[in-house]
Amino acid sequence: MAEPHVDFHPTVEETAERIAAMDVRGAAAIADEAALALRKQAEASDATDPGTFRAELRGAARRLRDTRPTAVSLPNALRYVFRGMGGETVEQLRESAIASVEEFRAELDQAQAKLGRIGANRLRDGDTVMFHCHSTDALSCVDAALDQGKEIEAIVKETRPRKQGHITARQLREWGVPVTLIVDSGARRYLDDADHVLVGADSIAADGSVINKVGTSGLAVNARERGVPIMVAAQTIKLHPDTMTGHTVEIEMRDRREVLPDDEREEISALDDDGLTVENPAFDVTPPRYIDAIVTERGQYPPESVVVLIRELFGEHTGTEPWEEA
Ligand code: RI2
Repeated sequence: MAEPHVDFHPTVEETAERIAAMDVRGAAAIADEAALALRKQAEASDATDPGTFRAELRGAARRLRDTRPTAVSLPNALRYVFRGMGGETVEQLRESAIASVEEFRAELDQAQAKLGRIGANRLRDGDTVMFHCHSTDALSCVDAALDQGKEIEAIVKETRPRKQGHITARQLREWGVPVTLIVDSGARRYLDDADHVLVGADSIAADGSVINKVGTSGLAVNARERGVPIMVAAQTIKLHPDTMTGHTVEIEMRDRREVLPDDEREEISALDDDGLTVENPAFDVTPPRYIDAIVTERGQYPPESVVVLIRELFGEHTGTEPWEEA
């Protein structure tokens, strides 16, 4: 039976829109913002009975979850908050939900710092690292390596279509790291100058496949052929529990105008020419055989053994979601 319509706080809608538009982006940042929006919902709810309070939280969670389908950090954050929420009165539910959000955010912060210290151990003084897109988990490894006094240089792929490599380049320059920015198609040539490829992840499947910004898989294949190790930096909230039960990870398809704006399209063909198809998948899948290590806050794993970690952390995940209608 469909749940009756429930109102949620405007912050939830605003957050959902900002995530969908990628004003907030990056798997960790999305998770953080979604948890904050749930906190706002819990704080501001004027529900007088626990059933309504719970229904509001479920509705808010569904709205947030539906924004971007690939990054599992988003539903994992929502699951975490619901797991910590309990009680028989509205006040008990509210307090526990708020506490659960705060606990989640503190863990998120600590996990990234810890992961960074582990990842930094793989980087040697004087190494050159190639980056794709922008990942705070990947950059935390460089941050920690710099703290250890190592000198690092970077080659950054611009990462079409949204050129998120620019965010990486800017951050690295702020830290004083010398950066060479290249077009995506230059990656193979520049791999000869790289000691590592370092990327983040939006989701990691039980077989060790890494779902990350489109272009990662081609880069990984080239890196393997060139003998350059590829390292994935990903907190455990990037582990995808549904893949344990045979589900695949949905790849987000974004607006074609990110690839080809309308004015440029007109240069190729008339706007009403439906013979020109433009596709814009945001992510791709890199099979485990192209990945050397997945670095998490729990340590470094060969991709094939990440299933052990998923089982340990999400073993009780049944596929029934806490935001599903009661
Ligand atoms: P952190 C990003 O996706 C990139 O694919 C990046 O590798 C991944 O999220 C992880 O980011 P998008 O949101 O959590 O830019 O490491 O589409 O910051």
